[in-house]
Amino acid sequence: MRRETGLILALDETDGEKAEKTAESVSDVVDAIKINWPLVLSAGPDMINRLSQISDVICDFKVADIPNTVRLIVEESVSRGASGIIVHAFAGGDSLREAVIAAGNAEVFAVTEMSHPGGTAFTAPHAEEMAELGVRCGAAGFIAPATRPDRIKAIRKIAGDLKILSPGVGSQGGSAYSAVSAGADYVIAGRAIYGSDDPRSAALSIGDEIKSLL
Ligand code: NUP
Repeated sequence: MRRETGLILALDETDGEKAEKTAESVSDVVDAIKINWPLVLSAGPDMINRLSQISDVICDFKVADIPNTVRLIVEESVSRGASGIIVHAFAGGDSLREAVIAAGNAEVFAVTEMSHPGGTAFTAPHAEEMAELGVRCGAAGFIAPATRPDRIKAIRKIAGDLKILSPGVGSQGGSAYSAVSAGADYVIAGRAIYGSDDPRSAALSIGDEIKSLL
């Protein structure tokens, strides 16, 4: 995945046509497009193939399952053109390792601590352990919360040179500037871009916030 703008679009739009239009309008100002269940369930998994023609695609399926099921989900995602996949680290080392093997050249990002308020209940207390596990299992990087930049700093200490992708910018109250200043390589923004009247301008303005830090 390139790192030109440090911005990843979370395309949680459920109207497939609108989603594709938005993707096309921002494809040169984001480094990747993240697809999650809302769009896959509304528009079908072929959307992964279509988006992968215009951008790097990260499948945010937050895979948390036994190793065999993890392998099947990762293989299907990669065969449709995904270049990254997000998995939950809490499923344990065997599942995480299987994801990395199944991904081949695609990148596996493990969730450490979730960005919403509920993320502090069960994920936060184990975030560092999950990051350590991710390092041992060969993850390409981690998901850490833009809503809590101090936690990005803590994960960065463990992640070393691995990538940190930070959701929670805009609609969840996090700031792109603070997240990247704290050690994120990329910020993830969804509603603040696809929900705007002018998604391209919205993406450009988030990009401007972090330009000087990249
Ligand atoms: O901890 C996480 N928080 C989070 O918001 C892990 C995630 N993968 N996400 C995803 O990022 C979330 O599912 C959504 O797709 C995106 C954030 O969207 P928005 O709040 O910017 O609209």
